[in-house]
Order: sequence, then structure tokens, then C-alpha cells
Amino acid sequence: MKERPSVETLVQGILNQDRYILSRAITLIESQLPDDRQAAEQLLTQLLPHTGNSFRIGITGVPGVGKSTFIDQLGKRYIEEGHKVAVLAVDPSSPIHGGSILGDKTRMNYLASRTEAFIRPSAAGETLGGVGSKTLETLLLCEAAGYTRILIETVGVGQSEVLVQGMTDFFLLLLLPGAGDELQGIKKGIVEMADGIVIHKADPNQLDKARKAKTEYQQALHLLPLRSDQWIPEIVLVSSLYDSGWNNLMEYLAKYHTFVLQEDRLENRRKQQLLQWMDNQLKDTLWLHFRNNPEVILNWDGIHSAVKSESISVSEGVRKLLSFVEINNSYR
Ligand SMILES: Nc1nc2c(ncn2[C@@H]2O[C@H](COP(=O)(O)OP(=O)(O)O)[C@@H](O)[C@H]2O)c(=O)[nH]1
Ligand SMILES: [Mg+2]
Repeated sequence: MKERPSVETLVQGILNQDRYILSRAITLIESQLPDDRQAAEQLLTQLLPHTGNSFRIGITGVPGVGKSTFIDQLGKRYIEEGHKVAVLAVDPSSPIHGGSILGDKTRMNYLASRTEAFIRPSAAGETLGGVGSKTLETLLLCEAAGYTRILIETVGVGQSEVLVQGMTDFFLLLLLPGAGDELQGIKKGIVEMADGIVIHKADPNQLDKARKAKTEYQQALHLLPLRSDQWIPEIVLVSSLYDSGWNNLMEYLAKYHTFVLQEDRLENRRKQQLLQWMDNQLKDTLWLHFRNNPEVILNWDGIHSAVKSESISVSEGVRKLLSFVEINNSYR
């Protein structure tokens, strides 16, 4: 293992838009070692003033809907507009640096060959909040390194889409033509989270189905309560294979971007997100603190068995476990 560059070297390298240094810094962010954690925090604090200057787009949908292929196309268009594009992928079901991202890279041929693009899988942490907070920190580093479009791919499983929605400015849901929610394995609630929907793989021979799906989802969207920011999500038909629908989509994204840049909307959304992150991290930290308490560890199985065999109630089990840590008495 090569020695870690100093925080100062990392800061300078990132501000100079050095991709190698950016990679090293992300590795540091992902490290669980206490020393590294401390360095990572210093790094982030120093870079924070240089962050925030990107349009952050989250892309979700079931495996196989074509997210990676779509991102390659989207990234290409942004590069043609003069942007630098970072692609992060969050897949809590795959181990760090393993599995699906290798497959994903082969779907991102264009981006993989461009120096204006940076592709990085996001490490799976131990806790859900862990996965998300590393991705958020990685996103911030990419911004400091001059990336102006950040695309985050996430699989619509587990809670990853909630986390990714919580760190992006625009959350895009990719759906397939000709299948209802249930068939697509889309969880209830994801449609509500979306700032826009793409019916993907709307190839020429799928257009009828795609239009029908659009009508159905439009009806579903109409039933949702009006959003507090007044934005009305729309549905765009896109085929990445046939290169169609892209002008509409690019216009739509630009329209949203203009919209959020007005009246502090973006700023408010990001502030809201930050507070949410803090709460999540606090919950995770409290939970880890609790679970690592020696007495809790010692008594964990016994109390669980007691609840299972109904010799004590759930509340009593909770009370007993909490009695090992110092938590305000009002919870007991
Ligand atoms: N027919 C069609 N197939 C597509 C389109 N976009 C992607 N695909 C294919 O869908 C499959 C899954 O794509 P991928 O990008 O890996 O999906 P992901 O799992 O959501 O990231 C691949 O075989 C792609 O070639 C499209 O617009 N039309
Ligand atoms: Mg993929």
C-alpha cells in the first residue's frame, strides 16, 4: 500500500483537477480507519467552500432498465455542452468495487474513453447511512475537482434510492414501456419521489406501448398532491439504443435546472438535504455506539430470546437493553 498523500497535497491536487489525486482522496473517504477518518474530515472541511457548483442528477430504476447505457448518453451530451461529468454508482447489494460496476463500465463506453468523465463505484458501507454518506462525500470531492454534472446511478432496491434522492437536485426514474408498477418491481413511493420520469427503451417498435405507459403514469402523477415547490414532474420517452427522445429530455432537464436556480429553490432543497443527512448520521452513530457497548453485546442474545419466548414484553426488552447505556431517563 502506497503511503497516503498529505491532506494538503490532496486539497491542492483536487483543486487542480488531478484525477489521480481525486481517486486517492475518494479512497481515503471510504476508509474506515480512525486516522483516515480524521484526515477525510479535514479534507472535506477545506474543500467545502469549493463545492456545490454542479447539477446533481440521481438515476434509478430496476436492473436492466438501461440506467448505465442511458448515463453514457446523458454524459456524452453534457460533455458536448462543455461540462465535466462524474458518474457515481451506488449498489448496496454489491460488495466494494465488485460486481455490477464492472458490467456498468462496459455499458459506458463513451464516458470510459473521455478525460472529461470520471466513473467511480461507491463503496458499500456497513450501515445504510454509511453507504449514502460516503457517496455524498465523494460527490462533494468531485465538485471541488471541477465536475459540473454529477450522475448517480442507483438500483431501485433497498433504501438506496431514498439516500440518492436525498443528495441530488433532480431525481429521475427510468421505467420500461408496457408494464405496470407491480410488473416492474417498482416500490410504492418511488414514483412520488421522482422529479421526472423517463419511459426508457422507447424504441421505434415499442412506441405504442411506451405512449400507453406514459398515459398511465401521467394519470398516477395527477393523483399526487401538489409539491411544495410547485414543480410538476413530466414523462419523457427515450431510447438510448435508437438515440431518440434526447432533445426533449435535455430541454426538460435544462428547464428544471433553471427552475431550481430561481427563488433559492436549489439552496433550500440542499439545506433540507443536509439536515436530513445529519439526522441520519446521528441515528447511525447512536446505533453503532449502542450495539458496541460491551454490556449490550453480552445481554443481546439473552434478551432477544426472552422476547421471542414471550417471557418478557417488547417494551421490557427495550428497557433492559437501554439500561446498559446512558440515555436520558425519559426513554426508559
Ligand atoms: N431496446 C433497448 N435496449 C436498451 C436500451 N438502452 C439499454 N438497452 C439494453 O438494456 C440492457 C441493460 O442495460 P444497462 O444499461 O446495463 O441497464 P442497468 O442495469 O439499468 O444499468 C443492455 O443489454 C442494453 O443494451 C434502449 O434504449 N433500447
Ligand atoms: Mg447499471
